[in-house]
Amino acid sequence: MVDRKTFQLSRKAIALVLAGGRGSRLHELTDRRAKPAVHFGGKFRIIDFALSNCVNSQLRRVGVVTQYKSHSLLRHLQRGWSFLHGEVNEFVDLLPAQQRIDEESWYRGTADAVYQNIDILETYTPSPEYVVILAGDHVYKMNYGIMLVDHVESGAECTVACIEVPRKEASGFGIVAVDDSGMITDFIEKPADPPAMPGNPEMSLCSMGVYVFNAKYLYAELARDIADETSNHDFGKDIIPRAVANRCAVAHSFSRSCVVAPDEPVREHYWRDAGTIDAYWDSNIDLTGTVPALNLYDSNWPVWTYQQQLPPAKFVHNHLDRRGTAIESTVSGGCIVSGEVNRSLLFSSCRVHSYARVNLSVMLPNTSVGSRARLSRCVVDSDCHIPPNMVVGEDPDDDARRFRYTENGITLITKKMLERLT
Ligand code: ADQ
Ligand code: ADP
Repeated sequence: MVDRKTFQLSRKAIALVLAGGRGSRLHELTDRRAKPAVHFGGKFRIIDFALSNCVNSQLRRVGVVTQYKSHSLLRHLQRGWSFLHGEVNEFVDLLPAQQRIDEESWYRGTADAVYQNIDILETYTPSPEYVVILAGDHVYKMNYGIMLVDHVESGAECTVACIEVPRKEASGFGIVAVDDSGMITDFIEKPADPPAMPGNPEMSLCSMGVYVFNAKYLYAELARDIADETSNHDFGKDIIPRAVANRCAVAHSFSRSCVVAPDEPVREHYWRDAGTIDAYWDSNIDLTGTVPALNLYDSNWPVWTYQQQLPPAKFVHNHLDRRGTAIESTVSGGCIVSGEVNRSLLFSSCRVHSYARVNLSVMLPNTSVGSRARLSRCVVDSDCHIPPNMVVGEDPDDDARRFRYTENGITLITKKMLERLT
C-alpha cells in the first residue's frame, strides 16, 4: 500500500495530532472527556481514526497534544496506543499542556500548542524535516503519505488538505481559493457567507485542518507568531493566512488521498466532524445500515483501538414467544440482548433486558436498558442504566424536560440526568 519513496519520506516526518479542544457542541458528552476521546462506531474513540491513518500511512512517529479534560483520552492512548515499536523509532508520544514555558501559559491556541512542544520535537532523531499537523476530532480514512509526497514535489513550505463542502454548511471552516497550479491564493477563516468555488455556486473548498509543513519554516513562523501580541496563536486564524499571503501554501485535494477499499464503489469522500449531538447520532446510526458511508471492514486499512478482553455478544431466548434480536444493528463484544434492538449501535458490555425495545439509538459502553423500557432516537452516555419501563423518544416535551432534546429530535441521556430523576 505504501511505496518505497513514501516510506522514506514518512520516516523524515513527524505527525502531531491536536487533541486539546473541548467540542462544546457535543454538550454533556464532552463534560468529562475531550472530543477526541468520545466513543465512536461501536468500539473506537474519535481519535483512533487520525491515529490509524498515521499508522496505516507508515507515519509512525506521532505526538498527541492534549489539554482539556484529558484523563479519559490519556487513559485510552496509554492502554491502546503503546503497541508501536520504540526500538525501530515508532511511537505515540503524549504531549499534555503542562505549563512548561511559564506558569500562565496553557496552550493558548493550536499554534501555541505546537510551539510549546518544539523543544521536544527537536530531540527526536532523525530530526523531523516535515511536520504533519492533524486534528484529533474528525472521522475519516486518509493516506497522509500521498499528501506528504505531493507536498515535497510541490516545493511549497506548507500544504493544506482541502475538501469540497456544500456552501451553506461551510461557514465553520477555513475557505480556500486556488489557482491552476494548486497555489492557494486566498484563505478566509470561518466567513459568515462562504465564497463558492469557481463554476460551482453550491460548493465551497474548505480546509480540513490537516497541514504538512517543512519543519524549519514552521518553527520560524511559530516563533514569529508567538512574539506577536495581536495574534490568536491559531493555525486557521494566523499561521495559514500568513503562509497564503507569502505565497508559499498549496492545496491538496482530499479526493487524492481518501482511502476506499479495493472493491468499494466511491460514494463520497467520507470526512465527518460529528461535532453536534445530531451529527454524532447520524454518523453512528449510518454505520448500522446495510451499506454504510464509512467502511470499517476494510482489512487493508484497519482502524486500530484499545481492545478490551470481552466475551462475544450474546442473544438470549428468554420466554416462549420472545427472543433477543438485533436487526440492522451493530453489537459489540460483551453485550447481552434479551429484548429487541433495531437500527441501533451498541458499544461494548451493554445489556438490553427482556421485553425492552431499542430503536434507532446509540448506546455507549456499559449501559443497560431495563425490562420493558423503550428507547427511540437516543444517545445513551456510558455507564447509564435506564430503569425498567422507562419510555424515551415518544413524547418530545417529556424528553426535553428530563434529558437534552435536540433540534432534530434526538435525546441525549447521561448518568447525571438519570440521577436527577430519582
Ligand atoms: P476548528 O475546527 O475550529 O478549525 P480548532 O478549534 O482550531 O478547529 O481545533 C483543531 C484541532 O485542535 C481540534 O482537534 C482540537 O481538538 C484541537 N485543539 C483546539 N485547541 C487546542 C489547544 N489549545 N491545544 C491543543 N489542541 C487544541 C480548524 C481550522 C479551519 C478548518 C477546520 C477543519 O482553523 O480552517 O476548516 O479546522 O475542521
Ligand atoms: P469514558 O470516556 O471511558 O466513557 P467515563 O465516562 O468513565 O469514561 O469518564 C470520562 C472521564 O471523566 C474519565 O476521565 C473519568 O475518570 C472522569 N470521571 C468519571 N466520573 C467522574 C466524576 N464523578 N468526577 C470527575 N471525573 C469523573
